[in-house]
Amino acid sequence: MTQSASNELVSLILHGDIAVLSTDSPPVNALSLAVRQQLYTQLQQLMADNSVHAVILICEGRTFFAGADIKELGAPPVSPKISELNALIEDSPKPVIAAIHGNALGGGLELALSCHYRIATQSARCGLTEVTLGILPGAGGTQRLPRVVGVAKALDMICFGKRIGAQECQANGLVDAIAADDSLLDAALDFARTLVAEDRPLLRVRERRDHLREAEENPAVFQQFRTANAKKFKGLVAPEINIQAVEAAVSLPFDEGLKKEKELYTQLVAGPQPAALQYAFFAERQIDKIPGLPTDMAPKEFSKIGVVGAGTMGGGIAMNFASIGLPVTLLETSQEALDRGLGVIRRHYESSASKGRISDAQAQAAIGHLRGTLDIADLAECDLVIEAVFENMAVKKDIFARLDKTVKAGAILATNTSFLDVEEIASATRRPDAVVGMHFFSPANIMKLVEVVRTPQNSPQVIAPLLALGKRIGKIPVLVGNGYGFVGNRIINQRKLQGQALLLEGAMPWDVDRVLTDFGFPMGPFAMSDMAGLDIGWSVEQSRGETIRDILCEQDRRGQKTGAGYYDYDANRRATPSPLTEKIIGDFLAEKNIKPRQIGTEEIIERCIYPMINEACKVLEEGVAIRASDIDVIMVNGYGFPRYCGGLMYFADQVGLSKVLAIMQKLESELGETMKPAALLEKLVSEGGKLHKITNG
Ligand code: T1G
Repeated sequence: MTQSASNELVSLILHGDIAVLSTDSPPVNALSLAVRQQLYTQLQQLMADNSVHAVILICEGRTFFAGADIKELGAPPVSPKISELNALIEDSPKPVIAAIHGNALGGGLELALSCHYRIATQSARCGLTEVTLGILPGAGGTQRLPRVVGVAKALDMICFGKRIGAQECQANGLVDAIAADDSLLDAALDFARTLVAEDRPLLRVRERRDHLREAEENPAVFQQFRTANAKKFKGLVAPEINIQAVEAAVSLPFDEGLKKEKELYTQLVAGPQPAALQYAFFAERQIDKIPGLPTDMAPKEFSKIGVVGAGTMGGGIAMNFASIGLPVTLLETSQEALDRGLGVIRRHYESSASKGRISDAQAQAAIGHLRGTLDIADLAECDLVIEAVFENMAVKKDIFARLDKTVKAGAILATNTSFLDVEEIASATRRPDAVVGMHFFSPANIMKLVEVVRTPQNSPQVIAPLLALGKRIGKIPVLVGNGYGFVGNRIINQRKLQGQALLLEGAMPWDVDRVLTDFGFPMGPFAMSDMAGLDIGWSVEQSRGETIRDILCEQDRRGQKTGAGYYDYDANRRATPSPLTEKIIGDFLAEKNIKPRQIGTEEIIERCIYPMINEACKVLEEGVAIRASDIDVIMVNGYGFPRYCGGLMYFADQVGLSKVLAIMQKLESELGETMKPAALLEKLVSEGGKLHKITNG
């Protein structure tokens, strides 16, 4: 083996007549201009070198090429473009083999598709993820992938940005061989030597049409895909354009298909969604950058987890840890509650296995990591205990006092409270530095967002490991300050309050919900209330029919669970506007001599979303959120704020802060002090600043 020419990013190592081009461009070997230039130059030389009979493309570090450098996407492409690199590879007179580990994504997979063969490690994953960034595979992926895996599989991968594992890649012909994780280069060298020895043909994907034949004979497959996924694609521009690009792979010759792909790519980048989605991508990677938190802290080992409460939240929380192989002890107050909780969890895993989401072995392993107890002493050796009982301060303080006396020193105690004061809960213990909030979102085993609530007493030795653990269980852990409703609930509460106020002015619940779901939320405030239950915090003894919610509860219309709330529900819980609710609201307004008025879409948007922006400004002013983009990560991942708008803060800048301020000033004049514009909003308007760029420290 001889080390030959190498630039600082791409090294050439010759193994006899096999050339290995190894790229080392941390953190993810993105195909930046520098990487492309060095690859292109080295490949040109190797194509002309008759002593080289095959080329292997491999990467150092955590992954194969993870796509184009997203930071370059906003600027005009500079040659050599990935598509030019791909053409050079595909037209090579000698075999080029992609040796894939980690993630071959976007342009990285497109480059691998232009190779003649592909080898992947057991743990490798491949995907064309461009649609998640609001664009499409712009280096031939929409033309080559269908030629390898067929149109149906390609549509599913491309339009959802799906990543598939090595075994699935091999089963679909996307990779030709699988190597052990620790012997990729050796396997690639053996593969290359065999190719050369057997003088195997160069398989150019561009020349294949066998996998397109089914779609050629049945072009209805595209419309069927559109219809089947219309709801999932609602509001998004890129999926439809990606479908059109795949249609071109079937209807046009390859080179014309490439031209069509380029035309559609250009059409997409002209719209607002790519920038918003790419902002959201980077915003999610800012959340673990915490000012003042040392970055070189030794990781804390979490080997035993305790969860107090085996209800809906406690059970979901426990699953997050059991699913990654951590032993979890669930504490309940009665055997019946414990058995019910563990039964729900077991059925969930068994259902996931029956649907093929996980294997039977994985389901049984996760279930095996769970044990239940009625004795708090069984939590003594836990490194982290998460309390998930009902929202009552006295109950929580009692539990934390008992945990404090029982659980070993150095363990962290967390509360899943969604709005109670974490410092007050911590005051019931002798370890307030190690008492934090971990606000999961229901269903806790599915929802990605966790608000990690920090108090002034918490030490970095507590916060840093918790954020790392949050990522380890596959969550998006955002660090927030203590305070009523922390960040997300505090902000979304503005939407709820204004929705209720609009009912007293003439709007119907379904009017408000429709406007907000058309805006892009998965649900409006009234459908959400019906789902959660209208009787949270309501008591029949104290109810005096003073609000519409009270009257609904008094008439046993407590939400989905009673078959009626703001909406009527059929046996399948399908909601329809309720004539009875309409009458209740009409009578309520009449009794108060309120004349209902027509309320239009724009006013509902302004009343429900702008006060959320204003509240978010206050959250930033008070330092409860570290940066505005953290708020966007919370609103997108916890409350369904449409990701293609970037997030609440990014959206505010797109609307224009002057307009937001003017509306808030109007609302203040109409509705009073609660609508007073935040000082930060006024400051940014006077300075011409951008809200989504604001950071505290
Ligand atoms: N470009 C630039 N930076 C990137 C990057 C990329 N493609 N991917 C990740 N990073 C940065 C990220 O911002 C973070 O930076 C660090 O790498 C670690 O990321 C022509 C046009 C690869 C699965 O969609 O899915 O190809 O915060 O925390 O959890 O058709 O990163 O450390 O400074 O996510 O190990 C398509 C996106 C591009 C892949 C690794 N590619 N990346 O996950 O690390 S468009 C993608 C990921 C394209 C072509 C088109 C993940 C990962 P910092 P991380 P990770």
